[in-house]
Parts: sequence; structure tokens; C-alpha cells
Amino acid sequence: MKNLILATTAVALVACNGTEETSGLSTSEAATDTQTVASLMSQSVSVMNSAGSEIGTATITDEAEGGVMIRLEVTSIPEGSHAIHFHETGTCDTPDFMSAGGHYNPSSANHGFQSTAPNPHAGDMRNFDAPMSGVVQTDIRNERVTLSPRDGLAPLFDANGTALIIHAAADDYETQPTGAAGGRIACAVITR
Ligand SMILES: [Cu+2]
Repeated sequence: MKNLILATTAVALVACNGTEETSGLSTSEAATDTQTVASLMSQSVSVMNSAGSEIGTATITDEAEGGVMIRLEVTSIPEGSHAIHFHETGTCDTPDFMSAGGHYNPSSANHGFQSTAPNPHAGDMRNFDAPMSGVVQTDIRNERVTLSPRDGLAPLFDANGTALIIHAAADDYETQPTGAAGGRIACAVITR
């Protein structure tokens, strides 16, 4: 369904560029742009806090070379460094979000970038920093997961979905199995 929507958008862009002389894009440039739009799957999900209120969005987009980029735009995040992971179940029951299960780890790897191989979990990512304002706009990459089915990458849209979780503390990239990242302060459901 998502692919269908993107394909429709691409057609509309081609039509637009074809009829508007002022667009500044040559036909070949327009075709290249719309091909990129049509081939990379993207999903925007709502991020909620422990009270169940929406505090922003995460837009997850497949990257051409594999993996995803997450555009995280959230507010009300306590100042400091925070862990962010994909967890194994697409359920965000307040207030503790334990319903999301453990880290998404279909290959049974060890947690963290500084642990013993095989590592890390598919759902492991680098910490991000929140300023005093609590307003965060940042891009976070994960090269091990995917929205579109792709060989060798862990699908975010598996049978029970996945969840994006923000933690109270930073991930030490080493402690098993959670990185000692503390409680779960925000959650987003990732399902088709
Ligand atoms: Cu986590």
C-alpha cells in the first residue's frame, strides 16, 4: 500500500515537471528525482511519552545502499544523552513500554558496539543528545534493518511489528542485554 502511494506521488511529480516550464528541472533530472522517490520506502510514526501523549515523530526511510535513516523530531526529552533502539514487538503500552519486549535481535547477537562478536543487535543504534530545551531534531542511521524486504537485513515490518524506544539514560554499548540504558521514556509503534 505504501509503495502504491509513493508510485502515485512519482507519477504526479513527472506530470508536474512535464507541464511547468518554470520548474528549472530538465526532463532527465526530473526522472532521476522521481525514481529515487519511488524506490525508497518511508514511514512516519508517532512517538509517545509514558503518559501516552504524542511528543513528535520519527520518519524512517530506507537508504539506497541498505539500512535506514531515522529523522527524529521530538520534544520534552530530558537534557542529556539517550539510548535509542528498535525493540522486538510493535506495542507501546504505557507507562513503561515493557510490552515492546527486548531489543530487536533476530540474529541472536550480543548487545552493543563494544561487546564480544557476534554483535551488535539489529536494533542497536548510537546515542543521541537532548539540549536543555528538550527539543531534538536529529538523524540516526541503522545499517542492519529495513522497511522493504532485503536480503541480509532485519525487517522492521515482521509478523508482530517492531517499536522504536527512547531510554532515560545513555547506552554504554557493552552491558548485556540492554546497555544499562535505564527506563523507557518514549515509544513508537512500527507496523504496516
Ligand atoms: Cu531499548
